[in-house]
Amino acid sequence: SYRFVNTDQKNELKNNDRSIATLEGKNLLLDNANINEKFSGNMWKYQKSKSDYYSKMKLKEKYAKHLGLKMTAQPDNALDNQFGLIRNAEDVRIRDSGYSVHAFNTLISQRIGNHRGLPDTRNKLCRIQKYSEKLPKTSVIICFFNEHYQTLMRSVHSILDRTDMKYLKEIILVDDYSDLDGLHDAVQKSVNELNNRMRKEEEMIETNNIDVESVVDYINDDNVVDKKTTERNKDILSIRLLKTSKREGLIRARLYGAENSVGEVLVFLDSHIEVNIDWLPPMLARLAEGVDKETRFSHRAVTPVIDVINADTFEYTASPLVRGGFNWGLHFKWDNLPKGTLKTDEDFVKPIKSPTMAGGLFAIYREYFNYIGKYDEGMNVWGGENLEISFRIWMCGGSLELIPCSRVGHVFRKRRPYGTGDKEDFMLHNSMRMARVWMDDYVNKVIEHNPSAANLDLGDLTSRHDLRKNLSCKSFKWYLENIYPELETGENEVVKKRIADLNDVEKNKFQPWHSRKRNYTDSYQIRLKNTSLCIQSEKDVKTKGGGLVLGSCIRILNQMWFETSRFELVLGRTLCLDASNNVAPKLSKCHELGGSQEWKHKGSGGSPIYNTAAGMCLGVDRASRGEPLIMVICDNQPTNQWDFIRT
Ligand code: LR7
Ligand code: MN
Repeated sequence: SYRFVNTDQKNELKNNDRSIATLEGKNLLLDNANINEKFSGNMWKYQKSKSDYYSKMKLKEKYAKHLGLKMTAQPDNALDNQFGLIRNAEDVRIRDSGYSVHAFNTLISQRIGNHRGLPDTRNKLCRIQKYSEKLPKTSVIICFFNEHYQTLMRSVHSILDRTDMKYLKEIILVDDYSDLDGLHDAVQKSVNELNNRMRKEEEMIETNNIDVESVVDYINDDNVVDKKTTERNKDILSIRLLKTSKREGLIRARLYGAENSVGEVLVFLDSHIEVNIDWLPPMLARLAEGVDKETRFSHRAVTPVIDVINADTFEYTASPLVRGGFNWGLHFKWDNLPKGTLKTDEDFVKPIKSPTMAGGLFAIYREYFNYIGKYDEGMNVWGGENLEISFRIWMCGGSLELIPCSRVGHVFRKRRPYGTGDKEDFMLHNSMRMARVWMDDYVNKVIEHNPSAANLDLGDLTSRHDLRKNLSCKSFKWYLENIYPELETGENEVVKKRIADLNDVEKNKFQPWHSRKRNYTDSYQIRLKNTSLCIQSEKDVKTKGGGLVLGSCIRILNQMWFETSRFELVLGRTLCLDASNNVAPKLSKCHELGGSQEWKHKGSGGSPIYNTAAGMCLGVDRASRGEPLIMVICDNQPTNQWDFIRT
């Protein structure tokens, strides 16, 4: 990726500011991640960075001169420029139907489009690592079922934008028999356009005949179509769209993708990801390190650090270095690294052994994947395959590692949109297939934890048992003693039950990156402009789910709002103002995940109060006592303008 660097200015854009730049009059989202240089003003030049994507590099070097780029940048702090801003009823419809089909904010995702900058979340030392030019070539495999089109396409584009062509053989998209109207055709059309354009760029380079217009179009959007399809050179990256002949579930869909791949290394990714700068070489380098001369593969699987793309706001944030574990319910969980793992600077760059993987994002030699037994074909839809492949790799002589310098963002959702109840059933079935083959007597612990798992019909397991025998794998006891001694074998029943009862948002808190520190930056009453009515809780400050109403302004605890550094509004230092139902704000436990509890305003006289996840503002229907607070379109009506009273 190239960075747009201003040559003559001093203002520094903070990493998380979104900025809009105009390139020859067209809007373009600046790659703010790469703007760590000081800038503003009008003169820009391209700067080459380490991981440029294939021929675009050569092209840009040539055409940048022709363009004489003129760009202006402005910080995107104003409410008007908020990506999620709801402008009309149609926006509300898009957002709400997106949530119900995809369980994330499709309105924002759609507005972000195919390209955007990401903060470089790696440790600084990662920037100076050097990787061999001669690394194995990769087939990236992305399976999807009813994925949101724009989110899927941005996943693909992020790979094209941030991967050096010399490491990439192909991108294989496997449509797991999606039934969303028009999805498959739309993806097919985009894939054709991308392939055509890549061929065309190749041709332009060969003939030294560079078409500046088409490159500018590329930066702005993806509407360059070349009618003439040129013969495909085998060494040129291709993007392929496959489709299963029935709904297979993600496990068999991945097998199908793998069978049809040709790269030396397979990289599996989910369909709602964005890869970060230089994500691939550190993983390939580690895989290549341990290659056996005879088989030409290493006995390893490696995973990137999975950064968080917020499902409500699409904000991209860094995850700390954590590793994979599990509990006796056979649920994957994140664990802190064992004490002492990160002592020296170098430890933040070196591979870290992990007892399990989350499942969706990893790299492995194709021939090792086949050798070690691929996946269990008897697993359906979703779940369980991640622990299965983790145990199998470790027990059969391989290793599983986290690569700190490789970062990929993933949209973490609060629910999975595969129908209600599905998840539990499929996951339990899959997990028990795994447990019966790989966990020896410890399967009893699993059943103790969940008695309903005892008598499931799991289907035929002979081929998996045979696999374990043929590979002469070690015992589960060996795995527990040597790879995951941290697993508590006698969990406290009460705590366990409490965790199981939590909803997904609350479960997130058990992720180690969740910080409970609350830092108050301001406090005030919030008064409706030109009135003497303030926002207060309907009941007290500690009733969860309680609504908000207008009341006469008096200095009582349930009118005192405390603003935090994360832009939360905490009533009486107790509960957070939350817009998660998109209709009326409520008081909820502070989840510290931003989004529905993130509120932006000017901080003084007559300001709207904007919620990042809802894309709407705090308002009322009428200015009267007892009137309930609701979420409204931010249209600057007097009923959604607020004053802040500090003392
Ligand atoms: O029937 C299906 N067919 C599919 O092709 C169901 C799903 N899919 C696709 C889907 O479109 C997506 O691209 O499979 C992929 C994974 O499904 P998700 O995104 O619903 O899964 P998840 O991210 O909630 O769950 C994690 O655990 C799964 C267990 O089966 C998979 O291994 C996912 O890949 C995995 N995701 C990650 O590891 C990302 C980090 C999340 C964490 C922790
Ligand atoms: Mn996912």
